Amino acid sequence: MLPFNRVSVIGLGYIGLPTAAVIASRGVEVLGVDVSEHAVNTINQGKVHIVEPDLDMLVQAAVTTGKLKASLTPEPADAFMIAVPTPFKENKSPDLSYIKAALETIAPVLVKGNLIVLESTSPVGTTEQISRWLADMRPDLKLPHNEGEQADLFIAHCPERVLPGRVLQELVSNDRIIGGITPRCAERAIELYQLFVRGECLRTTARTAEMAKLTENAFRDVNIAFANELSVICDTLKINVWELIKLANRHPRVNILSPGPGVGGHCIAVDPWFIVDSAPEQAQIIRKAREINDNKPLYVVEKIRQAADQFKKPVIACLGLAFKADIDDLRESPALDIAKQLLSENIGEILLVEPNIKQLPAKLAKYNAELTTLNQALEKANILVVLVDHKQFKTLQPADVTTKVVIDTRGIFG
Ligand code: SAJ
Repeated sequence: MLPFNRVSVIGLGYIGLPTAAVIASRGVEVLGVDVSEHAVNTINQGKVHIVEPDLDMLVQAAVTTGKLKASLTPEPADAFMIAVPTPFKENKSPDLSYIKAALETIAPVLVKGNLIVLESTSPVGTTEQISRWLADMRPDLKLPHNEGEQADLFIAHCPERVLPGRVLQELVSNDRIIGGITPRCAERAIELYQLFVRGECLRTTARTAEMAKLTENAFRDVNIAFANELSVICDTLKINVWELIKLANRHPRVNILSPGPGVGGHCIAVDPWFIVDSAPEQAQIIRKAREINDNKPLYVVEKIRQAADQFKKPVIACLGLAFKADIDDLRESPALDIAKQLLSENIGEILLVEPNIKQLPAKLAKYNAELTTLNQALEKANILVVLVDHKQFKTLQPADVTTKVVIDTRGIFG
């Protein structure tokens, strides 16, 4: 089988762009395709439209050497990697419309021998569904879901597993699970990933690969839910949950995660629902964990309300809006939801501190809210709510906040 001379990455977001740039840095010609004109133009100028450490340098180098180009329209290539969003709908069932739209774009340029890899986190059965959709779009081609190893196209799933903030390291160093509709589909995809992955490429079926990714995130969600439930129990029993967890974790086989204001990001709070949707009767702990984590922001708001009742003029400082420490990503952030709820209820004066952004998102700006510095917030607030454990906040000492009511959802004061 010939090597990959040209790879096309469909979807140039948090996963697609770093993947495209890393492959281009290995000397392979990469065409990135996106529906956003802004993203395409920015990348073609050698710049980035998302924040991720070192990505700007990598993209600039790849564009300057001519190995990476972005476009609104697809062109023929040896391999197509699909990295588009897979959100859920109102009823928590998966929305695969971005995947279908991506296939509709590439279908006309596909030729015999092409490899198609789905990177987007997807419910079990999606890779086979891709094969069925392509059979409708390109009746002239033989597809692996019904032609097996005789098919004209190779189709596989290789779920992305990188941690935002460490994407470039993890893209190369993580082991990858590569599931083919047939064994040859998996083998062909492994050849592609071996161009840039130093971790092991582990071969399996497409369905197992799909479930593996969902399982990893559901595992983490269930473990965070355990910590969040403990924090609520400890409030009732008047026990310091942080001290409790530190002590319990001294047991050689116990490793409790950290409670927080809820679970954010677009993966852990979404993916477990795909399992629940596929097996609603069986997925009981997984569903309950989701509910516990989704309820945690409401619990935090209630605690803030109770604290505010003690003051004639409550001034509440919210420290952090991002979905986790030391990033600028506000998407699906419980901290953001809590701030928005406080603003909408008009509980008191709300001070918002988020050192990683320069401008508030429209969701909050519409309440005439403004960003404040940590020092100003410390000066003015009588209630301090720690929502994110950013490094700037971790330097605070208990002595800095003795005059305030502190609601520390991240345990920075221990
Ligand atoms: N969180 C806690 N307590 C903890 C750990 C996390 O409350 O002890 C919260 C965070 O504050 C955040 C949320 O959970 O709001 C998720 O953060 P995270 O750092 O656990 O994970 P993500 O969403 O940034 O990335 C996850 C990773 N999955 C796993 O660790 C199993 C990453 O490897 C995946 O690639 C990514 O989801 C994805 O794209 O699916």
